[in-house]
Amino acid sequence: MQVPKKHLPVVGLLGLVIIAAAGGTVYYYQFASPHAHAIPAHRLVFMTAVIQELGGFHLNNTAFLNQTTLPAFDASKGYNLTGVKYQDYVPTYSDNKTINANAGDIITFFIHGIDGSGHGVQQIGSAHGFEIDGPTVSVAPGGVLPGTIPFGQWYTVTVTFTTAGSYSYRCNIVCSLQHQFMTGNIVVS
Ligand SMILES: [Cu+2]
Repeated sequence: MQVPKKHLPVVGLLGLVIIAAAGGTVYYYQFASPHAHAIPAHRLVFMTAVIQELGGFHLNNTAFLNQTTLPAFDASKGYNLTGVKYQDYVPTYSDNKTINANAGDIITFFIHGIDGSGHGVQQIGSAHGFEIDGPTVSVAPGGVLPGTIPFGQWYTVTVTFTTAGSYSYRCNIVCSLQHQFMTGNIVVS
């Protein structure tokens, strides 16, 4: 059984106030931390899934969730960030497939299944799949993993990565002749 690691609180990163007294006047300076997200971080990863012949999985956007409630989600409409506190960040890897995180981080995936028909390539079936392989994969309640992403629909799952290591995600539903190459990596430091 996996024993959850305890993470020491990071002191001093959330805000620094310098009080300077000069000539009888007190000046307050406040600096916003560039890492204003909670530690460990809750990352939002927005992806599309299309058959490998048209690019496979593609990372479209990444953000830190700065609140405890997840964005509203609808399988036919996707996510809704209206009123949600989040902070965009640029992924460490620029291949549009590799996701980075730190041990203890939570990642919520939002994946749009794209219908690749009509592009002159052979698409098989009616859905993509989503599976994560790696040292420890802990799925939040309500999530299903491996998951099914019907073409034209959205899928979401929230996963905690308690253990550092090399993870991979892949489509586990045969969707095209190059289906086996529809993969990406998650590097947890
Ligand atoms: Cu597939």
